[in-house]
Amino acid sequence: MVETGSPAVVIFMGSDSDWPVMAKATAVLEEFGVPHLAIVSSAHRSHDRTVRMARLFTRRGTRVFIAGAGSAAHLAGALAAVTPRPVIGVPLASSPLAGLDSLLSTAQMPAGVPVACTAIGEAGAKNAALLAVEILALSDRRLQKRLLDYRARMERDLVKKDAELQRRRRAGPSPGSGRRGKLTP
Ligand code: RP5
Repeated sequence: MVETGSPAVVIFMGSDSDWPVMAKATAVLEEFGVPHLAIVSSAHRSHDRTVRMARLFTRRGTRVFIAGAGSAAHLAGALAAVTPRPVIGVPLASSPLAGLDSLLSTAQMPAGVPVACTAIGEAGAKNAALLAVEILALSDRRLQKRLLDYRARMERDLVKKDAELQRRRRAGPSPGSGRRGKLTP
């Protein structure tokens, strides 16, 4: 039975030390007006609690899970093992291996229990939220429109930055800035 009242996206993180990076994901969800929740619960340090919560949110109708974890990052896999909903893992660079360990332990799931894996760190946290929005937008035209507007804004910003760069280069090199090269569009 599906209970009601659960946030569309639930973000798990393995430690409160992951929050500064995972807050980038919540910022994106806020920008898109997607109801969400961010909680600290580890695959190792609080395994049973993590599993219980994943099951509860699934029952209550959460559509997508995001899991941010570092080191031997099993959080996304542990969630995917107990929910049929899409799980997006964000590998975090919290160990001496700078996230390579988390990347491999998040991405290298055995066949049958998939986890989508984003880039390491902040870019990955933002993209995890954007992927969640894209999944929700499959059945939400308003969200789809917001996504298209977001992309159009991103392109406009980039074109504006390019125009500014071209303007500065046409104006000539600033003292000590070295040789002037021609930029191709
Ligand atoms: C992982 O270990 C967490 O996701 C975090 O990235 C890392 C370090 O955790 P703390 O020792 O800072 O709590 O499980």
